[in-house]
Amino acid sequence: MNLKAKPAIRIGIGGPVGSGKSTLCIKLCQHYGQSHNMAVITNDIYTKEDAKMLIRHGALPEERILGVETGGCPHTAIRDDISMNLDAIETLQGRFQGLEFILIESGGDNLTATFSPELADVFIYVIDVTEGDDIPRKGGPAIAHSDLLLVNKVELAPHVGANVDQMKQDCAEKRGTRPFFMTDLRSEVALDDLYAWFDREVLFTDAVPA
Ligand SMILES: Nc1nc2c(ncn2[C@@H]2O[C@H](COP(=O)(O)OP(=O)(O)OP(=O)(O)O)[C@@H](O)[C@H]2O)c(=O)[nH]1
Ligand SMILES: [Mg+2]
Repeated sequence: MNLKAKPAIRIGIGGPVGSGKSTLCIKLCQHYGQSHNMAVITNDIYTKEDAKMLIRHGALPEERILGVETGGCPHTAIRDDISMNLDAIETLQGRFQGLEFILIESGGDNLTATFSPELADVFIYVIDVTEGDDIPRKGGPAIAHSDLLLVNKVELAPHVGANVDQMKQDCAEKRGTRPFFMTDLRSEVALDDLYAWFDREVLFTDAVPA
């Protein structure tokens, strides 16, 4: 074992069922997979469907995507008993020397879910407009304190009667100076903002002199 090896940065991705967590993973893999040594862990309750979805989309080579079957409340595996995820991290770090970062997708959960600081260095929380435009106002630890909040599927707002301006205002109120972006991951709305944030706040690569 190389004791001097730098541990991979761990990025926890949480949010309610279907908000776009796997889609975010796919976009990050497509953007960074060629230039960075990265991997993904997905958490599902009873299956490894999310890992299979990422593999189907060719997000990364298959051996860089690991599915964890949590078998219980999704938040338990990311907050209370994180051992299955720590095992998965160890497996990936053993497989790929110099691994720079690992995305850890949580199973879909309710607004109280957060990552243990022992598991994730960075926390991205994904909600979407179809869950109701009062979600940001309802607050909670992830909405208020995650490192980045994405309010996804903005293009669907007119179809579900969601007031995007109100959502923005509520996000700003709940989060103070913490960043949030209104995204549509599928049609790539605000992805440049997302990648710029990731370069700056996660990878620290934007400060490299020319
Ligand atoms: N219209 C629209 N659909 C989206 C967007 N992002 C994701 N979707 C779709 O929403 C569905 C759920 O997306 P996923 O990325 O699987 O969501 P998830 O949060 O990983 O879901 P779970 O892992 O089951 O909790 C899929 O059909 C996506 O194609 C978006 O920005 N706009
Ligand atoms: Mg998913």
